[in-house]
Amino acid sequence: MGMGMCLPCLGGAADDVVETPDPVTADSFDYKSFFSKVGLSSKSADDIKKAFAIIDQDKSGFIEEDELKLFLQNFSASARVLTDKETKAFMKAGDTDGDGKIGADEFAALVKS
Ligand SMILES: [Ca+2]
Repeated sequence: MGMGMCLPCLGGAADDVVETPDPVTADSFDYKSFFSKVGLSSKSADDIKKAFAIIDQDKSGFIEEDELKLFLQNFSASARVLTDKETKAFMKAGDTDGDGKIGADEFAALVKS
């Protein structure tokens, strides 16, 4: 691949999320603790851009809601999809200009928040 960025290599935080299928914790995804757990929040701006490019699967330059839903699977193939509630909360937190998708700058700001 030569991208110099391997999201599944970042750590097992996604697996932690997967291993709690308990309905009580279904809406437990917390992007802040996740970014810090996988170490993304301490990565360079360049690495965060590379991570963004991986999550932006259709290369539209934005993370749309369907890509956000599958967000955890970029880190672990066996990770669960985010619930609608989690996806909407995540989108709301990242989409500062309100266009319904997360751009690279918005993503970087979210990771560093
Ligand atoms: Ca996209």
